[in-house]
Amino acid sequence: MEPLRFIHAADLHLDSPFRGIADASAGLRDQLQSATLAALSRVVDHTIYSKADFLIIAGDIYDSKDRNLRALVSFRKEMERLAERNVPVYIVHGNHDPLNGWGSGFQLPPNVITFGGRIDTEPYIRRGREAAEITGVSYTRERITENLASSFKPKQNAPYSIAILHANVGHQSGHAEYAPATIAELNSAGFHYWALGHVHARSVLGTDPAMVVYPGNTQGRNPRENGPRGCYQVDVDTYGRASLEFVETSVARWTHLELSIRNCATMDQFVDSMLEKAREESSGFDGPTVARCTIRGNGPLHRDLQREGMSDELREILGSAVIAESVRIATGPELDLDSLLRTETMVSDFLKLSEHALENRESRQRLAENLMPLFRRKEMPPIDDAKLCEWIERATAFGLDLLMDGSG
Ligand SMILES: [Mn+2]
Repeated sequence: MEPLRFIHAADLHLDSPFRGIADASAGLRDQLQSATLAALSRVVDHTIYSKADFLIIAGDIYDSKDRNLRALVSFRKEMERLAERNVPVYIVHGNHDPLNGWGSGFQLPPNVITFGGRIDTEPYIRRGREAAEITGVSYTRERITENLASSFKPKQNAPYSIAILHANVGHQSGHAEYAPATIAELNSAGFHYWALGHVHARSVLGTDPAMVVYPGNTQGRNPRENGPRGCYQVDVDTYGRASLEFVETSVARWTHLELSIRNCATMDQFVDSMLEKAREESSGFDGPTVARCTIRGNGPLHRDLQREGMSDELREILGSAVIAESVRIATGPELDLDSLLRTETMVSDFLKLSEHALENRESRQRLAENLMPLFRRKEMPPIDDAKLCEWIERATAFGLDLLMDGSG
């Protein structure tokens, strides 16, 4: 086959509200409020810039069933940019923007091929020849609980066949169980590429025999949607092998700042390390970083942090490095490890276990063996003993923080 390049995006959730930014300036608030629209512009920019053959959007283009007019107009405008360059766009609608919502008949330029409520297949024609076939279906209503994937069938002899599906594949928890399907089912269906949407975290569920891909959403909208967000550029070579390149489209990034008072003796030390960490988080990204901050750990600073208004003050201070959505103080008083060890609690069991591992080389080796499967896929030299001791110490500190969380 001739090489093919397409862009796979999903879950634009255009014009969905951006929460937790009351502290931001009015200008910044506007910017964040239009972040999902700006992220779509970036998807289109990249489609044009990379000279992709076409763009796929796998559902949840709009945030709500009854579409917002501003979102409809923005989407049309972006699609027109692709129409001017004769770039086709294949879209399906998902549980957030089913076909029975207001505005679903809004006219889009002719380069946009919207799949209806019944499974259909469209050819992609390049220079007079079929270069790919795209099969898809839209949600007719919000809740589709039947398996749609099982009715997807590729046409025989298609040069490259793509299926677009908005669904929960692999029963992922934390996501509505819509159009449920298993990875095995998708693998055996005969398509080359499953362009999925619905789960907002990007993941590649399979590469062989089929590519099974969630690109994630194009812009994080709340603290749970942290980190870079974007779409995939898919390059298919002459042998039909696809390779993926992630392209960040988020114009603002969410992040979690996890801070500990464990190794801080004074407030100035803590503030400095907090700001340093916040700057680290926001460096290398040229848009606003919105942080949800949690302070944990046991130590002498716990008392200072109990002062009234402390979390508001810290949020304001953080504002010089990031947009602080909130600061949660979950610290505990300084611990007397020796007396803790003498208690008969889960905490003392935990401490004894880690002490044993630090004193006993054999038990460390067993631990290293148990850890090996975690590194199977990465290139990782054998874990040396000093490294292991350091990890145990860090894990002990972290475990203690979690076990003692809120005990103050
Ligand atoms: Mn979605």
